Amino acid sequence: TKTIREVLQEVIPQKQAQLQELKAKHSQASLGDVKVENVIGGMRGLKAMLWDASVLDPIEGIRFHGLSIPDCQKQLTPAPGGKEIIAESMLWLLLTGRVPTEAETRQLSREFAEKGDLPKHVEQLIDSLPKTLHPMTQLGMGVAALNHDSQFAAAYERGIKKSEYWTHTLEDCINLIARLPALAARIYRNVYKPGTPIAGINKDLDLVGNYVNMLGYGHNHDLTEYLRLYIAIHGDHEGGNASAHTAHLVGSTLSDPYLSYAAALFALAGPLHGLANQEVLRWQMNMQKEIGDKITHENIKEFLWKTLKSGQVVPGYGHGVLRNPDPRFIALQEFCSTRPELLADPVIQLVKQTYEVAPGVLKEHGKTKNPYPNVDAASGCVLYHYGLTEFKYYTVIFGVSRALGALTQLVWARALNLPLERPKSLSIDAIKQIVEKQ
Ligand code: CMX
Repeated sequence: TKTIREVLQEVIPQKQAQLQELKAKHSQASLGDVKVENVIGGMRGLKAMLWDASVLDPIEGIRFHGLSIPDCQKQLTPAPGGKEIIAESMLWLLLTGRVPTEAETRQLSREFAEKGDLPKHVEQLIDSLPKTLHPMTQLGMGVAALNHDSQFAAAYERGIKKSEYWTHTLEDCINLIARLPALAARIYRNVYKPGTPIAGINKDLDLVGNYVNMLGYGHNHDLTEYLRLYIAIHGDHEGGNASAHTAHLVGSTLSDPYLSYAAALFALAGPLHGLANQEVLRWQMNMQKEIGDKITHENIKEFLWKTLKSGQVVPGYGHGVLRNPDPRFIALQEFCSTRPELLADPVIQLVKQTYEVAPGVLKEHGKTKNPYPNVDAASGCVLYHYGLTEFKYYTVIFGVSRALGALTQLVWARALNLPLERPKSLSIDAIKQIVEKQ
């Protein structure tokens, strides 16, 4: 059994050599033109970023180091007594490109459990915040405050060689991932269950097992399994999405992993990105209120049109890259399909019936390039069923998960010595001058 550090010591020189070769032989090769539409269209489609852990195909969806979600479900170790992918095995895959053994996965679970307690000053900070402050704001603040103990920042101040950056970055990333469950759970308990004690960390449990325990739902095996799957498959979605890209950009200034990930969380907190999973539930509940018990395709269609005609987006539908139903949405639907109690739940049924109607309506509406559901369309309704009904909290769970991808790639950005990110911007006049000469 190797430690994750030993495996990285092996794979990093191989990747460094690969990158050197690419640089030496193909630096001047083109990956495509930069069109005006890319520059004014949110850089959609522009191939302008290195990100090794996952690649998103518009039709097939995400692959993590070449493995699809069903591949991961077959190959990655679950928790003892469970079936779903756990965060530790996904992290191993994202960070090293290798499928870990069961022993390697368990070793990482133990390390996370040993490092999972929050420093006192962060507990006090979170406890001092108003309960009305959005849970995502609290999460970002807590993560930023954890930089008090950043090994990278301390080592940089001492003066270290560039070749050592990644080792200190890795220690920060592991410490941060270990502490996220206690931080996220403390926010939940303070806001929604004030005055009740929080469970301690169990050294024999996986990261998400402990998270669910601290949230206060450890008795619910099905919810624990659902959150294991949820957190594994939300972990990475290539590099261009707003949260991953933010972590990468901020990290490129050599800000430490805590500050880089805090910034990423504030990108995740936007309604066009991670906040959509909160928005989906709110929207579906409004739909249910408005159409009552008479849930028919016709009534759902009418509600969809009302949303669109009022100029709002249908939350949980559309995507910057995907052009098919999101395989993460499918995986979460499949989790439901094997559990009759979930299938019978009216909110889950409403999500399913919306999926039967919404693509047709969105196609007719004719604006979105992708009329199909993304992961956020399905992720909240199962939490709601299991009693985690506080949907303003849902994006925090996404925030616990996205750390897996964003932080592992910070380690790689330092290992590959990727430079400060600094694209060239142009004014409208400058663009006009360039295109008018062509
Ligand atoms: N409902 C209504 N209109 C939509 C839409 C939707 N679900 N998705 C896209 N559109 C509209 C856009 O607002 C845009 O309209 P304008 O031309 O008036 O500006 C037009 O269709 C073209 O957009 P697009 O190129 O298809 O989509 P983008 O790449 O610009 O945006 C996304 C992608 C996800 C922001 C968008 O589809 C959206 O707003 N969806 C709803 C929010 C959501 O579910 N976000 C979560 C995404 C996943 C995640 O990050 O967690």
